[in-house]
Amino acid sequence: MTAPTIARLAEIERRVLWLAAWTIHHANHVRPADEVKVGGHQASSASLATIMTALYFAALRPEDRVAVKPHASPVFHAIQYLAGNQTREKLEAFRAFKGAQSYPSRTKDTDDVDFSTGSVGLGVAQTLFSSLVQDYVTARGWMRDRRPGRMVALVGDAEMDEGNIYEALIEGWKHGLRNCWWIVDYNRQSLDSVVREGLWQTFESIFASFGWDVVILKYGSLQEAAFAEPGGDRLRAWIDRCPNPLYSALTFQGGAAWRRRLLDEIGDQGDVTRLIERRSDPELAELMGNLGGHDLAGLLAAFERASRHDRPVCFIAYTTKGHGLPLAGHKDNHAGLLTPAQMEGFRAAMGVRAGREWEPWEGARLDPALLEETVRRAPFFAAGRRRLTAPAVPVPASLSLPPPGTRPVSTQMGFGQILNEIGREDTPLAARLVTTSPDVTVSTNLGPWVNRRGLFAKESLADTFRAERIPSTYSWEFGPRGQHLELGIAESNLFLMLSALGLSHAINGERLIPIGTVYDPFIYRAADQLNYACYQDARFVLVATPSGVTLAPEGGAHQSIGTPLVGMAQDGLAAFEPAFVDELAVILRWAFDYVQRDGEGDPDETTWLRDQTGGSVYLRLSTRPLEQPMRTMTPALGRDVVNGAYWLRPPGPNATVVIAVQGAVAPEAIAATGLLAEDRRDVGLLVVTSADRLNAGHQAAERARQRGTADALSHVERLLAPLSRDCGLVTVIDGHPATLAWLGGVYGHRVKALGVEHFGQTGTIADLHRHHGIDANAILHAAQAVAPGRAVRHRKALSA
Ligand SMILES: Cc1ncc(C[n+]2csc(CCOP(=O)(O)OP(=O)(O)O)c2C)c(N)n1
Ligand SMILES: [Mg+2]
Repeated sequence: MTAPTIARLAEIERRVLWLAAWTIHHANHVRPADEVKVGGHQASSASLATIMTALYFAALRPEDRVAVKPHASPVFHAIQYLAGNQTREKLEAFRAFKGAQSYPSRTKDTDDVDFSTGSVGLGVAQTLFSSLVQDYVTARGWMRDRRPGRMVALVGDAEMDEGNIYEALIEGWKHGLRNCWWIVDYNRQSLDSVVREGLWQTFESIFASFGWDVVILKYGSLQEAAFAEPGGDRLRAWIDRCPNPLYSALTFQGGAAWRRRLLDEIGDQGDVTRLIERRSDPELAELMGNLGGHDLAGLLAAFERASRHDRPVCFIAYTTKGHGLPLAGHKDNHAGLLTPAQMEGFRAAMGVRAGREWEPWEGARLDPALLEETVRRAPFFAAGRRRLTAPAVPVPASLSLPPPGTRPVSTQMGFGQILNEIGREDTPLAARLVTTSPDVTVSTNLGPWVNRRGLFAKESLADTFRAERIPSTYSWEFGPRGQHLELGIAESNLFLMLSALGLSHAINGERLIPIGTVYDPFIYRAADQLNYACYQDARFVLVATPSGVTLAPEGGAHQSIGTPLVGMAQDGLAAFEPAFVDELAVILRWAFDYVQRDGEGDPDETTWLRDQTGGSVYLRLSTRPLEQPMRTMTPALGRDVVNGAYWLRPPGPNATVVIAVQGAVAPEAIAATGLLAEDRRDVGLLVVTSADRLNAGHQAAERARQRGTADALSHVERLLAPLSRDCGLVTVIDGHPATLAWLGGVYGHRVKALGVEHFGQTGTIADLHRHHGIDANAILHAAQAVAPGRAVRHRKALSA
């Protein structure tokens, strides 16, 4: 990189720093006083201004993708503003409604965010998994002439405390990670404090042991030059010895303090003293602040060197939090803000005239035309918008199931059978499906699919058992054509892998339909990762099994209670819990289509669901084999299943009680319906396949009515409409009772909601259903309670 180019980049960096600081100042001091105030950001973003300038205006290529640490969002938006991709209005509305987002957001920002960040650690690992997905797509020959991009994360040093980063590192190592750069903003400050001494050495050895190159960017070129002067080695030794808090404190205090301290500690009346005395206070402050992460020339050279190979690289770039701002280095600066007086001083120092703060090149010390040219020529921006699309993969009208036998089947078994059937054939859907699981491939019934389709690895690896002719149910052939990504036992990695696979259409321009399997209770282990994947609008099908207390013999620790509520509450995720396999086949088919939708517009007027926008899908499945209903899946029934519920036994006109059931406790509800018939007339049985979608439609229809569409009616309202006002409702689920209890609020029916509130006890299914009060007898008691009248004769006393 030539000196004139570096000089231009240095000017651009000044503008980036100014605009980022001004954006935050504007939100706090210029916008109307009653608006939400902004903490954080100012110091935290300043430490990355140099690194991000070097990346975006020189080192990055259009195919590269970046996760920017959350608090560097103002720097990111400033860079996009200078590149013409961000508007002044959005910057003026930073953190306000529809303004530039506090943390870079793929879905809410409009300036080409590659990966959202916010919950620290997740964006970092996302880059690793995106790189693995890029390798997967490349191995299938789909990348054609597109160059692989580098997946880059800008990481806070305290962010490196997040355990999910290390889980990802292990997985990256196993899969031969390439094309991934993590740049640690080593400002030695977190939110509360100054980070531990010498952490860089620990990072260095961790990354090296996982096969990464580690590049330590400690000294800037000014410092390197000073070290070469007589006495420079002593200065260097002092810097190396200086504790982090002291370095920060002196940085905050400035040149005079540096001089006092240095002369005190290493002044020798000789070379070192002369080295220090040759510099004015501002020059000394500049020298001591010239850490590797603030040195454009050094950064550009390091990025250039790393571009010559595709090994993963961890850069540890020494920086100062708040670099270039009056609050640089102060330990309280995380939430700190420049005071209006400080901002005035900063404005004057940056040569920015009052009233011209938003002018892109105001105060530039070089001809703006030259700076514009540098921006225009930056490879990263040259290709325009980098978000790709991919056509939808056709989904057949129905998925085939093996002919129903007389043996009971669980939804988990049905899932395995359906995938096995898909895997048999050479269809576009089969080609684009990719499965992944954290060491529960076989126990979630993905085995038959994996036997057919193989496991993914960049290099082929035969199944040793097979080669040795040892009989085994499973054939584990690894190779570049494999369609299953086997993960170690780390649910965090599963969800981040799904997040990466589920964005392949936007990042690689190649559509994948990812299915991840997990034990239902372990959704909690990575609930934040799930939330993150949904927030990024990644598209995937999550199959969680076994679930509930119905997994009885699996053990109490694996029982899940709250996951149906997770499914209902998670934005961007449509949750289902089918009871029967024919329902599952319909739902899965719909899911393959739904995960690919990307439409806009008004909700469907029969359900009030916004299905055209698409989303991800969560299926809560069970290991409990159930007798299957002998029926034809008509289009009307299929629609009801997808919309969330259907009457397995419609209520008669004189119904005083109806039962609503979701999932694997259907046999208990069916039995109770039969037993009740002797004492209550016209009892109905509603099978709920998705409390989530029923509720979402209900809420949306209510909103539509409040906005004037008087006749808006949702699916659940239509289903419950025939019930008289004093009909009672018993709901039952192997999960938290709140999942279905709200059904009583649709028309104000009296409701008894049965479900599970405690977990941990092992036993047979019958033991546990009795214990938790979700068996047929408990349903009878509840029916008696909501529909008083003649005693329900089949009730037995409830056991304690
Ligand atoms: C999972 C999670 N926990 C807590 C936070 C709150 N938080 C935001 S930034 C931060 C620490 C930042 O330190 P560092 O990563 O070193 O970045 P710096 O502020 O130094 O730039 C914390 C705890 C968060 N965003 N995400
Ligand atoms: Mg930090």
